[in-house]
Amino acid sequence: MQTRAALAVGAGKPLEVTTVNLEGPKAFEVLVEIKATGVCHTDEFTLSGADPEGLFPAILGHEGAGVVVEVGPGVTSLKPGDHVIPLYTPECRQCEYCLNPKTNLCQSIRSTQGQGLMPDGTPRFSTLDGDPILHYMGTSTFSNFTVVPEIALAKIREDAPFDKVCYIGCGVTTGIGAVINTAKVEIGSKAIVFGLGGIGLNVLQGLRLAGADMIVGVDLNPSKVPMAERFGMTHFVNPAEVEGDLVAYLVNLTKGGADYTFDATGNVKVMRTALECAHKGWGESIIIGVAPAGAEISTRPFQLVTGRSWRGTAFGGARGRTDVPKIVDWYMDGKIEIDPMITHTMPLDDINKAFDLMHAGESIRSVVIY
Ligand code: NAD
Ligand code: AHE
Ligand code: ZN
Repeated sequence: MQTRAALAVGAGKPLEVTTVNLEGPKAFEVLVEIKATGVCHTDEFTLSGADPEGLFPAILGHEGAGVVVEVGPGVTSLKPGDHVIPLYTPECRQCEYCLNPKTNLCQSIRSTQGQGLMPDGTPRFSTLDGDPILHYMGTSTFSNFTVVPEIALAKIREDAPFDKVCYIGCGVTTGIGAVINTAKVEIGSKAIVFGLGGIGLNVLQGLRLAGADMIVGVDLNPSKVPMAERFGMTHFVNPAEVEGDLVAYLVNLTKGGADYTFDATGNVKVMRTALECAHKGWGESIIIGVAPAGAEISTRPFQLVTGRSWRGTAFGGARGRTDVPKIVDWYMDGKIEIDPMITHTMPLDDINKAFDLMHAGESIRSVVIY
């Protein structure tokens, strides 16, 4: 078949909205009509050329929701008409990783997924001239139709609106999951969140759910404050307005350091600050942000010797096929909010505007509606 898609032709170049070929689903694969997709900072990171795994030409996008159109041979858990959210962290429930309760990082298709290929080592997308086009994060939701492995699809309830729950495909789950699954924040904790964008706001609402007492938000862009307060931030710090050392300022504000800190910026200097303003003896710092190729974190080992720990989280530690339907329920039951964070919507033809808005710091989430 043919489908409209936004093609990433090369690093730093705008996406080209065009018609591409899409082969049908092979064994254990599913053809999905994407109804809506969010644009995450990680899409921008890969498009910019900063991603060491970034490959072109490819169809980006990993925050989608849609409907199953056709299933390939061997698919048993899904049927045409089912509503689904594609998962860049699949859940095969069989591999060594899925069987270990300490991780959500299913590895059963990670190597082909990282090469932009389906599990059989070939792509389903091609140009109208027949040249191969690579997949991205196993999802490629910047295409109206996409083919996804069965193990990388979460089945969700049919009354959930696609243009909102697509955000659960990355940002919502990542932010809330970092608090609930990874940090396991306790009632009454003090926390600091660096970066109040599409991920950081969801960390805030996760902290509110977990019953944190003090929730400090740190961002260079003060226009993020009203939304952050709406999602639970109790104190705001703009590093550009702090005189002297930011770590000392934050340690003083939290009366000794935070129990939990979260980086949602992707900036390795911020990651160091986040570690060092965690409380001596027990503070945990969780890295969510994705840093560019070649970037490295550093700190004095003494920071760890004296009881702080540095951890990371992918997709908020969530096991997608199990957890994503539950998070959709939380949204539908009013336990979490999504709508205010979707600040912009646009048709696929205007997808490059989503990147412009992100660069200008004007959007929280832009959602493309097909
Ligand atoms: P975003 O652009 O919406 O938000 C980033 C925020 O960080 C912005 O508000 C910006 O003003 C702020 N910021 C930038 N530099 C700062 C600094 N030096 N100090 C304080 N604030 C600063 O991006 P997003 O979609 O929220 O994504 C955030 C990060 O999380 C990205 O690196 C993204 O790639 C990563 N991410 C990781 C996962 C995961 O599973 N680990 C999932 C999704 C996104
Ligand atoms: N390709 C990058 C790493 C990117 C990365 O860390 N991705 C996160 C999800 S970000 C979603 O917005 C992730 O899940 N990582 C686990 C994995 O297996 O990729 C690089 O640096 O090479
Ligand atoms: Zn993302």
